[in-house]
Amino acid sequence: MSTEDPIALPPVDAQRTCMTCHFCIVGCGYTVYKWDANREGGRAPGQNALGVDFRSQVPSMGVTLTRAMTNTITTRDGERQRVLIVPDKSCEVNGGLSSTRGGKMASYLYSAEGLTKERLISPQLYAGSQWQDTSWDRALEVYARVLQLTLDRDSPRAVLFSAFDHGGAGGGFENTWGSGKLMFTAIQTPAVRIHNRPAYNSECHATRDMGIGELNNSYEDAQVADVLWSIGNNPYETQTNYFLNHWLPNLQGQTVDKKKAWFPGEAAAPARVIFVDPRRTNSVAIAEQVAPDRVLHLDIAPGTDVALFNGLFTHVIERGWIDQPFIDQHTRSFPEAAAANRLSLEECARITGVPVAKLKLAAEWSYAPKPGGHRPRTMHAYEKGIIWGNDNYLIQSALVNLVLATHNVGRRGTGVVRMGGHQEGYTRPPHPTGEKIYVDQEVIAGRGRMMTFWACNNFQTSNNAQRLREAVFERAQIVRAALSKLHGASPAEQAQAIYDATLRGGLFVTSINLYPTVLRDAAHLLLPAAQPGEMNLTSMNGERRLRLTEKFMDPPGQAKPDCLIAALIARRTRALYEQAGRADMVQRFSGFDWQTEEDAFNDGFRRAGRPGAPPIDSQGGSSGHLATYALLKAAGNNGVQLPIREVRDGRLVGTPMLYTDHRFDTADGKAVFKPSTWKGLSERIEAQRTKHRFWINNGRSNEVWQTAYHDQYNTFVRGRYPLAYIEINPGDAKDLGVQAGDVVEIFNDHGTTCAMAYPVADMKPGHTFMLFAQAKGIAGDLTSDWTDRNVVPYYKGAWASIRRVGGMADYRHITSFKRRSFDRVA
Ligand SMILES: Nc1nc2c(c(=O)[nH]1)N[C@H]1C(S)=C(S)[C@@H](COP(=O)(O)OP(=O)(O)OC[C@H]3O[C@@H](n4cnc5c(=O)[nH]c(N)nc54)[C@H](O)[C@@H]3O)O[C@H]1N2
Ligand SMILES: Nc1nc2c(c(=O)[nH]1)N[C@H]1C(S)=C(S)[C@@H](COP(=O)(O)OP(=O)(O)OC[C@H]3O[C@@H](n4cnc5c(=O)[nH]c(N)nc54)[C@H](O)[C@@H]3O)O[C@H]1N2
Ligand code: SF4
Ligand SMILES: [Mo]
Repeated sequence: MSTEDPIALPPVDAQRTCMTCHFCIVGCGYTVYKWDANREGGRAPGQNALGVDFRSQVPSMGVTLTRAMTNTITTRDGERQRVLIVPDKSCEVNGGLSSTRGGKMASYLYSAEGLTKERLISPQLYAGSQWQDTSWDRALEVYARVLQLTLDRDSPRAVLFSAFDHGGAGGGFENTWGSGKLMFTAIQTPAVRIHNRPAYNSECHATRDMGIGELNNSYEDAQVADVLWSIGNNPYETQTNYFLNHWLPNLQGQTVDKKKAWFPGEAAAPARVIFVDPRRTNSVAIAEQVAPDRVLHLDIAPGTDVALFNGLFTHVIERGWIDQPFIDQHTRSFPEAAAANRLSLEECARITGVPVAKLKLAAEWSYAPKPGGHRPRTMHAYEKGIIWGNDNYLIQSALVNLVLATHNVGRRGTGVVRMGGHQEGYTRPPHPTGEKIYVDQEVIAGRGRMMTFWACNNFQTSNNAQRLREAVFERAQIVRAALSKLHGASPAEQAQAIYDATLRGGLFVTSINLYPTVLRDAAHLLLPAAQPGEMNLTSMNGERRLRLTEKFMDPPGQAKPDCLIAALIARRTRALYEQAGRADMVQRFSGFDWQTEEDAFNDGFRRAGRPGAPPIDSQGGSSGHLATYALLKAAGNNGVQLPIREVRDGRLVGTPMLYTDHRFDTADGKAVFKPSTWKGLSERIEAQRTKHRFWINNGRSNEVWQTAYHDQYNTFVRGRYPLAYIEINPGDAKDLGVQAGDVVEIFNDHGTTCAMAYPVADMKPGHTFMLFAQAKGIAGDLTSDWTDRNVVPYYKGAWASIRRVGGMADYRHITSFKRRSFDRVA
């Protein structure tokens, strides 16, 4: 099909299913149409499933339909079917908007000749110095036997995992449960890390310790807030349709009537927005374009958020803009925090680099009583700039102190919330010991015998990533060499050779993934997984909205849903223990008789609920059992917001906002203030900072999803970013003799990486911004092994030197170095 061909329309009777976008946290609703490729719908509204009149020019924004939203797939019987995946106008989340990521979902369906042709379609084993396609039986036999040898001769701690814990692609309640039951109930290993950080811990220890779960409001609250804070977060590029469909309308004054209706008698005006980010992001630029006089950008010095919030906390106390009755009745430890965190605005300005006048204005907008005396409704949203910031625990403490003092939680139009990354989908049995083991360092120190990377790619995404890769390569090679010496060996012999190689320092590496990825260079076993649409999968978005994404096609080849892969591993291991007469181990590996994803969902989410999540109401208790696949199917793209309260008239009834009753998630229901004195940067970070000239800030770009696991095969994305780019101040570039499109080497004491230079006028001297997690140019190579008290890394805290490598004529030809952002409003 050429790009000029018209897009085939779905006939009226095309199969129609719901799909929650499998990429970011927002979870936009889409509709999937599927029909026989030999047929086509007509242009009259009664002749196509979209119900749109295509006989004349469709009004602008009348329908969102691009070629990237179409594909042709082949069923297992060889039938060709067309698929169209379009945003759903009736979904409250996106209201019919798509994004450059979600709008490409159809392009990323499997087709043997298409851009997804690299998908793993059968298990593969590295033996005889090459990759060999193998059967599930054979692959599982090797895996289960190495597992059995390890468990029998060592402790479960020798079985290492890095595993997804979220919703959306590479996640889902079915799959977190399946993998969790395998790791924690059957194997019982504590040596598990989460896909995006090097231990089994939370991104939000402090706020939870203070009694506040991190997803406590609804997207609608952003429509009715007086002031929106975006802290260490770039929502236009990373939570796109939440920003476009809920924040911007408020900023543009389109929701004033809604505010009047919701809060009668209170002053209602278009929102103001405050960004806390050392960098002028595209989100800042767009907000300034839309409402120049209602935007503040607090461009703090990197890593100084604690000082910022402590300064503001001190200021609101001094000004009396706090809610003393709320503090007295519903919180603890306010005086201790007020004393420990005391910081004058002058001192705050000196540390953060933000002038006192700007700090005062931010406080006045956000916390001074509104005309008429009502307390402003200020929502504080944050993401990776502070989660992966300079001391996760301290920053969240400092922020939530300010929020609690001003009572900006549990009231509509407020909330202190994560903006989020992927969707959520966590349900697992409890971790066996509760230890936070720094798993990467275990690998580096030569410990552990097996490592399974499950729906993640830490070669591109961990901190101190180069060191991790080096250790894995070195240890995996010992196992590869042992396997190569065998000829015609049985799975039992192979497993024994692998185990013996681990006694000599080897590590047996498995990757369970959609694609080979760079992990293939080190792994021994690749197991092919299914993505959303190829299985039934439930996920929850950033406002706790649970939806079912229905299966509409088979996974390619032998690929399987992750929960069923977990079940196969458990069942195979159980059979080995039956043969060995080990009743105790047979028991541990039991309970995996699921035939479908729904079985895993019923065994997991419906029994265990969402552990660690706030209880259904102040009385406690979980209501996950109410969520059946049938009811979720009926709930469609609007789903239900957890926790579920009841089923009324055959419909699930959920909870838009938490803590409206002022009972927080602590034993006595009181929220807790936390002293969090500003301490500066840790010595380890400071040492790099004084040695190297450039701050290597890093994160996301609108067009690229994560490690680019699909995008790297898409010429639209690869053409734009053939390797990770690094934005750099034009003066600095000149100084280094670097031009747009040059390749630069970036190095510090932790590693060396490369990137494509992209001079950007907004970048401050000495600051850079690098696209994270790319196969070519890995920002994480420069991130130290420093973590906070809970083993949460400081991914954003790298300082390095930059050197020009050379010009790449190719890049200059194919790549645009135009400004990605609006100019400053004068
Ligand atoms: N320097 C730096 N490092 C960072 C960050 C940062 O800001 N800066 N951010 C961190 C954060 S927040 C994140 S989330 C991580 C991301 O780190 P990762 O989780 O390692 O990255 P992803 O690309 O999301 O990995 C998903 C992998 O699973 C595969 N996959 C997709 N769907 C499925 C599925 O259904 N089943 C299976 N089995 N596999 C699937 C994909 O091919 C891909 O290889 O990076 C972290 N690292
Ligand atoms: N397009 C796209 N969207 C995505 C993703 C993607 O890969 N691509 N990934 C998803 C995932 S998993 C996640 S976790 C989210 C992440 O979403 P975000 O957190 O919004 O994205 P990031 O780009 O990682 O970082 C946000 C900002 O932190 C700033 N920052 C750096 N250091 C500091 C600091 O010391 N203080 C403060 N206040 N800010 C700082 C950076 O300048 C950056 O603009 O995005 C999700 N959405
Ligand atoms: S904003 Fe996020 S959830 Fe919505 S379409 Fe884009 S990537 Fe998907
Ligand atoms: Mo993330």
